[in-house]
Amino acid sequence: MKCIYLLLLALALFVVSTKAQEVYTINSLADDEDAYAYDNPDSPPDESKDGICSDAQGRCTLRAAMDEAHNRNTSAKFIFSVSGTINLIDGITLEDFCEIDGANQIELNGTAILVAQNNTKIKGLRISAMFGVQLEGDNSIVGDFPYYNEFVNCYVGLSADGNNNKIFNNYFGITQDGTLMPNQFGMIISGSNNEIGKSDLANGNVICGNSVVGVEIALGSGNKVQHNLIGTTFDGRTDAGNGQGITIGGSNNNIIGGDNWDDGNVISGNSIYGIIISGAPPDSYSADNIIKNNNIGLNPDKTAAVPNGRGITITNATMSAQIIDNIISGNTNEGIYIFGYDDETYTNGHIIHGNSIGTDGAQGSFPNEGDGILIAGNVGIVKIGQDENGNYTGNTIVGNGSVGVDIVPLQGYSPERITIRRNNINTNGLTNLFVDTSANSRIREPFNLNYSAGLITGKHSLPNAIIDIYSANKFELPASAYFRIGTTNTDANGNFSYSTNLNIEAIAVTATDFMGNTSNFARLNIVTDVEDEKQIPSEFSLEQNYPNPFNPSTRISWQSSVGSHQTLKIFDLIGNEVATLVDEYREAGRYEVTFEASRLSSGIYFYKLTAGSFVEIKKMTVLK
Ligand SMILES: [Ca+2]
Ligand SMILES: [Ca+2]
Repeated sequence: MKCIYLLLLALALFVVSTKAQEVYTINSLADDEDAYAYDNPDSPPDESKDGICSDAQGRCTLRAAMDEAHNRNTSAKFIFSVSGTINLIDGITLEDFCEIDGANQIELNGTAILVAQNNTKIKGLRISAMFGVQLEGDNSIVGDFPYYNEFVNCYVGLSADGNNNKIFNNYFGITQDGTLMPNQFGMIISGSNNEIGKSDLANGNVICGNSVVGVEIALGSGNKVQHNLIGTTFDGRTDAGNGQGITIGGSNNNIIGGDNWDDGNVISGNSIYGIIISGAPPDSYSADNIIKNNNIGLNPDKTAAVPNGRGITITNATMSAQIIDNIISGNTNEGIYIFGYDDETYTNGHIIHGNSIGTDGAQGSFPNEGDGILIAGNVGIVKIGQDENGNYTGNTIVGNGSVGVDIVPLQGYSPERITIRRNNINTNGLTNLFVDTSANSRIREPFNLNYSAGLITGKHSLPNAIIDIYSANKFELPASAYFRIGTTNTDANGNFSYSTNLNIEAIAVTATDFMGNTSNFARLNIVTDVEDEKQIPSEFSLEQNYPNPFNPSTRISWQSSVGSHQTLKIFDLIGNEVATLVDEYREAGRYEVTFEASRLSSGIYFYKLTAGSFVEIKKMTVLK
């Protein structure tokens, strides 16, 4: 009895709280000076508010229907008995609780055509206008499966100044049939807590081919971007990129992706950036934005690269970004680039963990052509993998074209506290880990490494430094990290030791100080079988150049035990070849060349010797 009473009460409340919705069937595509709700002055009742949609010519136009509902102060649903294009002479306001359903038979054209207030629904329309839909209010739904909209050939397809709006299952810059019709801006979000796509396949948006940007988030906070295709179609077409996939500028606490892989977006094929987060200092900053579980640079099946120019760029006073559990692979330049170039653009507090950078997250190799991660200039704290307090997990950073993790100065500024721990970093093209010694508080790598009877020992200049020891491949000449063997600390005198029973051929070792600065890798090849070593008749070796640093010239010497084709080339910090000193067959022997660097600017360079299967890289500094 009590249950029935409660049920009746609930029904009564439902009836009270829901305005009756009037349905208007629009039977004309016209929009002209006669297309308003009409009151014939010769008849007594006011026909502009009698609930019957009719204009001065007896038509029910979209404008007359909206007008009629407005005059009656009711919620209304607008449907169509005609199909085609309505050229709107002026914008139309969709009032609170009103709904428009074009059944995918109606196109709206014009300048600024549809302004939505609160709790509206917009579906089944193709929208082609300078400014398509403006969500001024809250709680509206644009799209929603299976009712989509197409925003095409707009300057701005959709803008949301209001909050808590939902934008699901629409097409921006491309039709449902896959025809590109670029907007300049797919959407611009400047309100808060709006949802762009949601975490199931049918409800993401396809946001492709927009010439400037697919999704721009400016101002506001707490918006969610989930399960959208941004720059590629379902079948991974490569012509569908936006200029930039997602830009966040001066907006906080937004989430790109989510806690599960299915929440993430495919952000691939965008010509400049997949994602850029940037503040506008000193007026606004972008803080606490999260990028999690997205595919950035591969097709939706993860079977082919669909490159963005760069995967993720973070700059201009962006604070505390979190980049977690993404695949960031196959991009044309860097996977992740974080930089500040002056005092205003200082950027700080970022976390990068659990990402696959250069792979599909399993065995497939999809290198970023530049560095896996590049951090340059006026950058404060960044945690790449586990931090000095044991929080967070490592990244896999393998196979990228240039440097795996690259920490370098920019315009006189050096990154300060970059923690790089417990990552797998190997088989990157130029070198695996490079920390310029002017960056990261100049912390040096461990030295005096030794291995004997299962005991690894060494030294570091700092007491109580964290020493991470990784397995390396002795045939991969830049020191590599395939997995972490273990972690220890230096004692008060800077000594450390670690015992292992693993059968390892080489180790790479970093030091991290209590502030979180991590060094380059130090490396030790472990000789376990002296007889085997003796059977190798002689050795290749590449000496450190002398003098170093130098200006303008230095000497580079090497020896090779067999004759082979040999090349000696010079590269700059970002992997550009700047000189070839040797490129010919040479007999076994000892060689030396002088390198003249008067045309090069000050900075770090690498020299790389290839002699048959032997490859070694060393770095040198030009100081003018
Ligand atoms: Ca009348
Ligand atoms: Ca009427």
